[in-house]
Amino acid sequence: MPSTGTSPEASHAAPLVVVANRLPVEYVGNAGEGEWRRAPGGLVSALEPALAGRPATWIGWSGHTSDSTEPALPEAIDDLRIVAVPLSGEQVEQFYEGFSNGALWPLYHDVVVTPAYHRPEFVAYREVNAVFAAKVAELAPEGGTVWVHDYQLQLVPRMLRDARPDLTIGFFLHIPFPPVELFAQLPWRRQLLEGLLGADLVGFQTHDSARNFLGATRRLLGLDPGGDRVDVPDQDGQRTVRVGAFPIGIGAAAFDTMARAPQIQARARQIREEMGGFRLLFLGVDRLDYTKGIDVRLRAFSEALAEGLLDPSEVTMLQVAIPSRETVEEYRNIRDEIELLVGRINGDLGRVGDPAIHYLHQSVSREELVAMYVAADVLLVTPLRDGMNLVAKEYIASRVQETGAVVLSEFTGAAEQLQEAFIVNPYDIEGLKRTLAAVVASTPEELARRLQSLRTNVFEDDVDRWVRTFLATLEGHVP
Ligand code: GDG
Repeated sequence: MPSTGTSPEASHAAPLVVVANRLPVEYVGNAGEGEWRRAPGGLVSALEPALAGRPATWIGWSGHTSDSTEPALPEAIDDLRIVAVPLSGEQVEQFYEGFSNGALWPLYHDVVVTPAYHRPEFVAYREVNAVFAAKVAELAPEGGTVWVHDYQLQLVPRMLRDARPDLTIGFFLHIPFPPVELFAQLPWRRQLLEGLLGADLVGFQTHDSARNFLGATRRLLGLDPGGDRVDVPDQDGQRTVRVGAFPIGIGAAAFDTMARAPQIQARARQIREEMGGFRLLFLGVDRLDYTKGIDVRLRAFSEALAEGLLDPSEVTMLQVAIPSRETVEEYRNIRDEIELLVGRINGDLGRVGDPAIHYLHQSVSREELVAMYVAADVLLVTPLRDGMNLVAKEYIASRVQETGAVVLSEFTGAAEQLQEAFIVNPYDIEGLKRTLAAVVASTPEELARRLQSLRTNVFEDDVDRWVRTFLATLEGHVP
């Protein structure tokens, strides 16, 4: 049963349905013998404050195919009702690994690898979107609010509106929306635009993405968008779809609290000692994805060492590459490329017991991650394109001692907000090397000034504000 909520607001707020590719759960333990738990972090933590006191349902895929042997999901986790959309192994391959990650992901990230457009995969994408939409249509209460997330589900808003015109539908895209010159490649561009325009509000991470989307509705659908809206023809004449930038934030206070905990501080000291004591520690943390520019920063760092721009007795580097999408060929290729590079750099520049780059290809616990943030003097965030980049914000929130520096690609959504970071063009290796040297040469006062300003930004525009602003705009009241 849906949670009914007990706070005073509960009676005013319409029931909320969240729709995302993944449910906020994970299966812990051996197949058949483990249990389902709430997945740590992620969207569910973000939405938690907004869901409190409001009847809410989350609809998504469990991460396990319908032919697997795991026990059934619980009906609710805490106060949140969860409903699984079953997907077969073949659907996951075609819809998720294929169309979502092989076509949309590279296309929306500036074609940094070539997208593969396969017709049967789009058919699977449409089918799976229809399954999601049908499940929402079946379960959403009359007059409720539905918030659909991300690139895997862009057809859902239109399908849902057709089935349930009583609903208020919001859509948020977590990744960039590309310029129309790139988007126009997509054989199914019209279907995707029309799919998104089924929503009442379409939200993006940045103003650039919002503009790109509105531009695409003009160029490819012949509509006449205004600054933050576009009118679309409808059965009853015309509907207005609002469009805007809603940059996602993090639970900054939670990172701050964790970073202050004595055991995290102790672990951070230990990491520093194990990595060479007094040297400045450069850190990279990313899903191992070709969009993240991991290779770029490794090259810049190693060239700067080789050329004497950085002194190996003064600096060292840790790169954590979290395993990701390993069934997709491009991801296996980028892993090979990065690991070859790390091997070469350490072969050329390392010494016994002292590699130039410490490299981990594994997931780490949230505690370990925060200890790394606390330990590192400089965070390197160099994506070729990134919707937002939460790692940059998490590092800033964890710098409770108000020291540290962020080198940040101008092609991240975060760069629109975090202007006091050291902004770089990741395609310009020479410029990146110069920036690394400039960070090392900066005075503590200069670094502290920048970091304080970054912290103000990350704490003010936190995830709570993101959720409240999006929902308030969707539901037509000012936060
Ligand atoms: C997409 C968009 C946008 C990662 N590995 C571990 C771990 N993480 C956590 C990080 C961070 C999150 O995962 C990664 O978020 P990013 O924003 O850096 O990147 P994407 O996964 O590409 O996310 C992106 C985001 O959606 C939100 O809208 O910002 O642009 O691409 O929170 O901390 N956490 C732990 N262990 C790991 O090994 N504990």
